[in-house]
Amino acid sequence: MAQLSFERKYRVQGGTLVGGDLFDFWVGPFYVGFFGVTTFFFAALGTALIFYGAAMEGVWNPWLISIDPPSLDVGLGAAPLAEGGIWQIVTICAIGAFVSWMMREVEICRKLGIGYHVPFAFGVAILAYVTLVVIRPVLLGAWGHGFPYGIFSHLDWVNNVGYAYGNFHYNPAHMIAITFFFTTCFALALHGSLVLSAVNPEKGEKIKTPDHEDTYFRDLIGYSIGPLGIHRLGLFLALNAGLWSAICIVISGTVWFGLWVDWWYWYVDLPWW
Ligand code: BCL
Ligand code: BCL
Ligand code: BPH
Repeated sequence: MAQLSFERKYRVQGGTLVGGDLFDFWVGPFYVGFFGVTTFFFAALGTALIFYGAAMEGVWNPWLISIDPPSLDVGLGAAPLAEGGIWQIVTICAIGAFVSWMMREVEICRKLGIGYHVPFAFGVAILAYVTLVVIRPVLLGAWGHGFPYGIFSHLDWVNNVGYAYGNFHYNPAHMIAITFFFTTCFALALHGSLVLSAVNPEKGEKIKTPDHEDTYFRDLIGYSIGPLGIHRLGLFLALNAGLWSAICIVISGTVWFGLWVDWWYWYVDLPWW
């Protein structure tokens, strides 16, 4: 198969950032590398600690397992294991695992000689997570402001933090983030459907070229962004969705303390109404 011979050609040693040739090998289809080892270490330890915490509480219902951050009066100190210490170590493991995963992506990019766009994009997702569990808690002065690691409990956190600022929908950065999420979905729906329409012809017909795709949108709305441009636009929209999410939560409680609806008084107070 063509793809397999391509892989054989490019699966050669070199391009690693750390560890030289030591972990420069594959296990089945997976590249390992130094960062593959550290990902596995942090992911296994973090997951084991979540189960340890579940066992300590005696909660085995998957929806209800929750690893909670320390109470607010612990501030930015270290908490005993049973009172938020597990959350603190799991947070370290999670950041270790996510950053290791990103660095493993970087090494794969280097081996292939391609750009670092994917690890960069993942970096924005990591930034959103770190904003929630490190940056904002540090700015507010307590780890207790991080979100709990539980399927249902983290939903309660979102709800409670949302209502702490009244109607969170009035947060302007939240509005921008939501708009980017919706627009990302809109762009992917158009892009995915357009590509399939060109490469899935009727039986016996030839696959259509990007010219057909461009002309489709020129006929429809007078403009086509083009085969390269759509990927730039998609990346731009998705990264902005993550970025404005991080902004909307980090400003809540740090630069804006009251109800988000009150922020809009600058608009009501404009002199010309
Ligand atoms: Mg959340 C929902 C994980 C941060 C608000 N959230 C979900 C669920 C999943 C999850 C349990 C589906 C997500 C999804 O498809 O994403 N959330 C999750 C994780 C983080 C996180 C892992 C994190 O930062 C490390 N969530 C947050 C922050 C809020 C938040 C605090 C803003 C982003 N989340 C919400 C709301 C909802 C969720 C609101 C929901 O309605 C939904 C839900 O149903 O909750 C019950 C897209 C990603 C993919 C499709 C890739 C695959 C991801 C898989 C499904 C993740 C599995 C996580 C696993 C159960 C966690 C344990 C890890 C193990 C210990 C290794
Ligand atoms: Mg809101 C946040 C949409 C109503 C309170 N809200 C968000 C944003 C997003 C959004 C813009 C979450 C995305 C995000 O941060 O991703 N909200 C949204 C929408 C509505 C809405 C569309 C709606 O009503 C239609 N929100 C409300 C109501 C409030 C409210 C009004 C509650 C009453 N909203 C809040 C609060 C918050 C949000 C509070 C936030 O904190 C959150 C936000 O902006 O957070 C930054 C970013 C992605 C991540 C954090 C995930 C990171 C993933 C990591 C790096 C990797 C995980 C790997 C995993 C563990 C691996 C699993 C194992 C594998 C599967 C094997
Ligand atoms: O490999 C990937 O994708 C296939 C990377 C990834 C990415 C990438 C990758 O390259 C990119 C570009 C993005 N995500 C981008 C984005 C969006 C835009 C910036 C943004 C909206 C987003 N990702 C969101 C999310 C969410 C949401 C919204 O909640 C989730 C759940 C994910 N992304 C998930 C993922 C993974 C599938 C993958 C990825 N995004 C990263 C895989 C990884 O890091 O693996 C190493 C770690 C482990 C195998 C497990 C670690 C376990 C921990 C130590 C313990 C668990 C702690 C955790 C805090 C508990 C949370 C419990 C919840 C119930 C709350």
